[in-house]
Amino acid sequence: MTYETILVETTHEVGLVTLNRPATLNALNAQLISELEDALTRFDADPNVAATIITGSERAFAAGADVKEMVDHDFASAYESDFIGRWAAIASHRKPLIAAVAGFALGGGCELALMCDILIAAENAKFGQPEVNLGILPGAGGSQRLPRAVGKAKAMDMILTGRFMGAQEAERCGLVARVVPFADLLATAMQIGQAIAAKPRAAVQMAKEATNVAFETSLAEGLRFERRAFYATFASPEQREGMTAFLEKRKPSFNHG
Ligand code: CO8
Repeated sequence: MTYETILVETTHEVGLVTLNRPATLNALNAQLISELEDALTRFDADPNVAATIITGSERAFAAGADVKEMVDHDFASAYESDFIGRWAAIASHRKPLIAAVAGFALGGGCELALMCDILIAAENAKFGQPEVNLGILPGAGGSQRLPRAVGKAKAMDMILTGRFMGAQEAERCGLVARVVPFADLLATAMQIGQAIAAKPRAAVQMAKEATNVAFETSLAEGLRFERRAFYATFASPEQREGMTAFLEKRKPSFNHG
């Protein structure tokens, strides 16, 4: 498939998707979401890809859903087309997703970052859910994932007033894992991707799945899920190799793909 709104490449077992609609600050239209979903699905199926980075430009990760595309919807057309429905596939991507965010990550852009597993921010990153300024509310998970990430106080502050949160505050609140200068953003995300690529694939994916269960279920059910997944890892050759290598004081040799 040829993409028009994203750039896609693979380096050292790490997939890289660059959102590329510069004239609109990477506004997320239906074509972009469809292309992104396609690229992530291909990376999921590609044994040579261990993790994927999603990034934008220095000015904008993504300034939200494309307002031009939404303006003429009425309730019936929005409901019947379920134009946000496709976004769900992005959150259910199985391999780790790293968001490398510089500039604006607003509305659907912030929600896209929140669907990723590890968020790295450049010092100029600005996160926001300004939908209220448009007479709408977050529609792709902002009102659910943001409070889980930063707590109710900060989430309400952002969602009800539309104010932006800078990178330092985002790190303090636990929204992002690391803040780096823009010049180091992609290299840092790539280092994280390569660190993940060096680990056993199944263990990484099960760890991602188990950690996400923490946000979707009760503690008791989550602990049961984790224990079952933990025991299941003992069926993998990587468990035997990882533990044996540790005891033999050598580096493990994991068989990828
Ligand atoms: N949609 C469409 N075009 C956009 C968007 C957008 N979200 N954001 C920016 N643009 C366009 C501008 O219209 C402008 O185009 P043009 O040059 O043709 O006039 C160009 O990008 C540059 O933008 P600005 O001139 O406004 O640049 P500034 O530096 O002055 O301002 C801002 C940057 C602050 C980011 C400003 O552009 C802005 O406020 N953008 C809108 C932010 C916003 O409200 N985002 C939320 C959108 S609603 C949403 O995301 C709901 C999610 C629901 C789920 C998604 C379902 C698909």
